[in-house]
Amino acid sequence: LKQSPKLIWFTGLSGSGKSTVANAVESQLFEYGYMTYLLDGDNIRTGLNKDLGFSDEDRIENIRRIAEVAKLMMDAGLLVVSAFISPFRDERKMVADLVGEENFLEVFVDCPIEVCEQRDVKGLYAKARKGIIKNFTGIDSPYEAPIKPAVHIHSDKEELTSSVQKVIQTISASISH
Ligand code: GGZ
Repeated sequence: LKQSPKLIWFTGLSGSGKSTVANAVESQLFEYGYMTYLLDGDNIRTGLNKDLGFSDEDRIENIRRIAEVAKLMMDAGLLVVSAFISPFRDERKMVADLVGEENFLEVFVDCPIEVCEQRDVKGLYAKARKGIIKNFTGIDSPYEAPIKPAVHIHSDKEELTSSVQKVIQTISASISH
């Protein structure tokens, strides 16, 4: 059995479309016959990390634990897809170092904050503007965009299918090398 563990790490603002693209990528990989797992807020922040909030310190611990979980899943031979804001460059570097740079693919889901705020699917930006939610990424908490991501998606301008294709192509290339 050939194993090619990878961690496909999505990063971007709340409402940028990370989860949408990550879900579609994971489904596609699964269809191709890969053993996959998708880590996101729904299965991590409600369980393992439910003790963590959104201070800088808690976000760093959030990412650290996710990286360790991803590493275990990679040891089991899975292609792991993750979708977290992961706003800090240093922590994303820490993840890459932990799982091995050659196994880490950073996908930047780039969307202007104005567009994310306009969409405001969950009404969180409105709450952040009113000060009901504090430390909201892009409002009163920083987001450090990747400088050289493996894949750069402009989710406000691209079709979902073409974003998915770009990610899949990059994964395929990194597996066959
Ligand atoms: C950012 C927040 C916050 C604050 C709650 N800042 O759009 P969502 O709702 O579904 O995704 C966001 C999610 C971010 O969790 P992550 O684990 O990805 O963040 S990090 O990597 O920074 O640890 C948002 C919701 O949680 N949310 N409060 N203050 N997003």
